[in-house]
Amino acid sequence: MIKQSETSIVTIDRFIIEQEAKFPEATGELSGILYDLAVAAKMITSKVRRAGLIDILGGAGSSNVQGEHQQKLDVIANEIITKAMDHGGRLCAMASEEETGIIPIPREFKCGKYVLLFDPLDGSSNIDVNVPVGTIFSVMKRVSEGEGPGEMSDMLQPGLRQVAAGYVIYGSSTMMVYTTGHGAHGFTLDPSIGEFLLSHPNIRTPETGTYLSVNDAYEQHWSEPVRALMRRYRGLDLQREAMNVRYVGSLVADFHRNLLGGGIFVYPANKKSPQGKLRLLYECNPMAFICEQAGGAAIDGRHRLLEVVPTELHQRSPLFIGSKKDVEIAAKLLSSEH
Ligand code: AHM
Ligand code: MG
Repeated sequence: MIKQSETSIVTIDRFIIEQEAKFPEATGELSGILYDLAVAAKMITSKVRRAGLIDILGGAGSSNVQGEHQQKLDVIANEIITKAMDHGGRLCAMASEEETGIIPIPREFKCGKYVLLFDPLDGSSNIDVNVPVGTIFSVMKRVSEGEGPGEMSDMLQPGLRQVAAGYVIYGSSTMMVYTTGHGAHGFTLDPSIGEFLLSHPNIRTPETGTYLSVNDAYEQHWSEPVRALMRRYRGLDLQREAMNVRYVGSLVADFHRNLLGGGIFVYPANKKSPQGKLRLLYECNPMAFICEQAGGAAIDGRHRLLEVVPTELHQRSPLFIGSKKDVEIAAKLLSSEH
């Protein structure tokens, strides 16, 4: 018998319900979190799409916890997500790239059993030049006792504990890609009806890719094994065909292209940034979960990324993520680094 979902348009809401129905023990709380995130993504889309039209471009005149310059849209996206997610009774705490500590659930709302970590607008330095930006999110179950506010221990869990993760890319169209551990699925926003429609069910990334995404302006600061790895990817040591270099400088855009087309995104440690730049909990881990679900792999240079036990909320990590065979090459060549 042909299932209804194979014969007609599938909205993200319908897909989430159908996925949930496969698990009789599901309470619907995780589904609720995903719906709310999809709504927040639509609200951020509308702001991003109007960025050149209204006076929301440029700096907000403030800095975030890492001392980075915040764009106004960062602040707006952070507020949209916080407000969309704080009252559903499903979360006990949140954390954002844009805020120093835990974002508590306001007292008037019930606390739930999940925590949400997010980067509201990644790659935001690209906004002024109309390059795609994105939102990244990670959901984990609380480990602290009771039903009160969430604690730091709920945040500092390895990526393997994620129950859902995803990203939204505000590109030539808006797409949301998420996983709950049963494949990675992509939805494209149809702006005429304001709905995310299933466009990329069960994404599989090629085993070997053609795209290499890296900022090689840091080459002078790389270790010798990282340099050797880049020579390998570029075919300079005659061990493989040269990859094509593609680097937008927006993790979501670079990762999304490589996920669909095959390749590797690399942000190694370097002498200036000994832990790399990207944040483990709300940038690397969600991408690693999605990538593995699509058949790819992700390491920090030494370990499978999802197994790393975090010690700090805004911890940074080197990142090598993408097609499985390309990541295997990184693991092999970097083993001499330590
Ligand atoms: P952000 O979270 O402050 O926007 O920084 C993260 C971004 C990523 O999207 C991107 O991959 C990386 O920074 C680019 O960094 P670099 O300019 O060092 O290559
Ligand atoms: Mg970021």
